[in-house]
Amino acid sequence: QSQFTCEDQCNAPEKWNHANQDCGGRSQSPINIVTRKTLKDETLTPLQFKNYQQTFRSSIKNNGHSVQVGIPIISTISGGGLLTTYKAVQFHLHWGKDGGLGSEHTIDGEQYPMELHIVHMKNHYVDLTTALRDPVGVAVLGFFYEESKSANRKYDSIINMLQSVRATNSNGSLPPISLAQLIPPEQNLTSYYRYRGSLTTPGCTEAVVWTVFENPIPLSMEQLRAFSKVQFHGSKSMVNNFRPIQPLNGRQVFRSGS
Ligand code: SG7
Ligand code: ZN
Repeated sequence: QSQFTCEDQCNAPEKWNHANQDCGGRSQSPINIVTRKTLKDETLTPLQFKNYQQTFRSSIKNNGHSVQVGIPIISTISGGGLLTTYKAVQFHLHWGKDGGLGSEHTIDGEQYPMELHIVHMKNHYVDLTTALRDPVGVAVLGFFYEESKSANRKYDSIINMLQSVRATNSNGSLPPISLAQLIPPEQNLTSYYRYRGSLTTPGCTEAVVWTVFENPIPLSMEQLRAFSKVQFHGSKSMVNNFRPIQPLNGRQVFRSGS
């Protein structure tokens, strides 16, 4: 797992299975969600978001696979069929090339330009390494983006920092932000898909309860394109940093009940 470097392997995920045992497992992510095969589950009620409105100071980091923002405050999710409360740890994104298609999950074969992952772990764990030993230790919320005519100003501070984190392992401090700022107030949060899967980068640990929201968040083409300024190790543009679709292997995908 520690041998993984993006510059030689991110764009060749077929190599992952050899280097990382779990990447060849039977419950991998991302997946294509075939909506007519999803099963409606009445227990999948709207999630309860706590402290998503609270602002925090953090830095944005180019970790060689994505740009990532750590969450230093206690923001949690519960309900929505989750067995317990999970706290937010970090968020990061996956994108294409110059605003082209780049989401990890797809819906009926449709890929979106970008996907946000807000990574949470069970409230009582102290770090992700521990949470990843629990088959449902991690809960990731996935949101798609779609191109809109006007810019989404709530993303300005993040997008403005991208030029400062071009190089792998570089950091930049963000002005105060909140998790709520990432999700428009009018966003439909009641329609989502749920399945059991994995991390989408090595070690591809099968410890993730995935929630993929149906409705995309708007960003302008100029905003989407800005992500391609970031670079992998070795000054190559960080583009198409998504993992290809993985086999379902008989897993059931559920959809929310409303
Ligand atoms: C990103 O995706 C990183 C990773 C993350 C990985 O490349 O943000 O974060 C860290 C801390 O390296 O891995 C454990 C973890 O969150 C996979 O996350 S994902 O499955 O949501 N794409
Ligand atoms: Zn991710």
